[in-house]
Amino acid sequence: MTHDTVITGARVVTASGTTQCDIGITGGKIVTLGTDLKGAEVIDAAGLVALPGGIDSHVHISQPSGPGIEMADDFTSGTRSAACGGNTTVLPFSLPDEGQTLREAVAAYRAKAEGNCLTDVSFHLIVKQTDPVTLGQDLPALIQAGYTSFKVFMTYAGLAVSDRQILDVMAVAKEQNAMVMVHAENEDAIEFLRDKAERDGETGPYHHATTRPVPVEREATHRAISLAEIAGVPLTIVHVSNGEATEEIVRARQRGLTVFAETCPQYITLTAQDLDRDGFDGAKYVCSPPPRTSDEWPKIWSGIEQGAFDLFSSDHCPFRFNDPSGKDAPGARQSFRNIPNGIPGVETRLPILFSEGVVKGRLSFERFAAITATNHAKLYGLFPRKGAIMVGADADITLWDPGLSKPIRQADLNHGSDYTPWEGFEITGWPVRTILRGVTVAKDGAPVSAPIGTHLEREAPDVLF
Ligand code: DUC
Ligand code: ZN
Ligand code: ZN
Repeated sequence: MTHDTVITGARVVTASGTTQCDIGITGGKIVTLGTDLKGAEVIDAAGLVALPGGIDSHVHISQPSGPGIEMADDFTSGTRSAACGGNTTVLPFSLPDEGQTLREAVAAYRAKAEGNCLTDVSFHLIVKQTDPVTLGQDLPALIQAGYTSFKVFMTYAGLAVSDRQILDVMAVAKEQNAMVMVHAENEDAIEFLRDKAERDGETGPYHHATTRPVPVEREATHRAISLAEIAGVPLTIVHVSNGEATEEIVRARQRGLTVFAETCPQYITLTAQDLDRDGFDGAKYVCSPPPRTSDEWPKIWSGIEQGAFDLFSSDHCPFRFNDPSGKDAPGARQSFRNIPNGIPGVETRLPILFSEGVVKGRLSFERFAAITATNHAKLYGLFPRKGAIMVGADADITLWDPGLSKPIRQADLNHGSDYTPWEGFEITGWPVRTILRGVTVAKDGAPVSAPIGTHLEREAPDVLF
């Protein structure tokens, strides 16, 4: 049999093992794993590592972020950046605008993405209203249509929902077999600390971090887990930043609860001191939860290595720095309260974990595959179509040069932001070719194909993995 494409010579890694073989691709699917395969196109990958295409299940693209504020990435630049960083699928959020229903929001995001994506895309919902139509009609219908995960917030005026609302939402997830994702920070505690900081004149970017300390996140993590226990549903805690919140997750599992957890590059590489950089530069690092002290890094690493964390995502939430519609928003220099919240990172997530984890010997290749692709596919209903190099799966494969060393540079990145929080950060191991359903979409850090990405309907979460 002659394949459309054969990848030869690579070390092929999946979450469950590593082998040396050829990968035969036809019709966008992996159809053969073997030796001496024939293909119309042959990709010589000698010396490279073939990993499942990255799945970044936590990104924000084209999301409304307040009057006059604009996210730095639309679907063209956001998925271009993702593909150049070794990803083949991203899962952004669908946030309803004021007065918009969940269904209207999803339709609007689908329209923005359609025809513009260099990766495949599927949307998580954000649930901020719990009226009877939302919970009784829209949410169940959307889950049945393949939007099988949604996020609720315990912080942010206008987004935060009460404990009762979280329980009501969880009841729908239980009935419909969907995954609830929680942003766990205690809004009242933050508001208390923020008001005090402003009264005391502590208004610079650094005080974004001091007003969202570890107990704010630890308490909310504990509460979210307790609510999921009461409702009887599995739960995913997103963007966990510190050891105490991680302990809550580990303890919950020891009690037999089904709790999944996600962490991100910022929590193993950045600190609150970055928010204290000269002038207004600290604003470049404002995200929530905030980066902590470097004492927390080894605790997060233990969680990554030992399995407390199932998912390693970017929480890509990009704003431009030198821009009044970005970090330099009106009032942002007067108070951290007005600084748009989030950092770019979809293109640097995988190289940072590869370099800091695999190359430095903290992480096996297999575990890297699990927490950057396979587990995302399982948790969010895309497995086995996505997240694995195996016969029958989509041919979503990233080729890595494990010895290529160069620093992260804004000038080399493809996102819409005008900075990277990791400027100058030394990386060994870069993705050199990203293949989506058999088509090379990015090579050596640059896009090389038309926007062939499609929308993915998802199955129910596989909560038993
Ligand atoms: N939460 C996110 O998940 N992303 C950006 C900002 C936030 O608070
Ligand atoms: Zn969040
Ligand atoms: Zn996020």
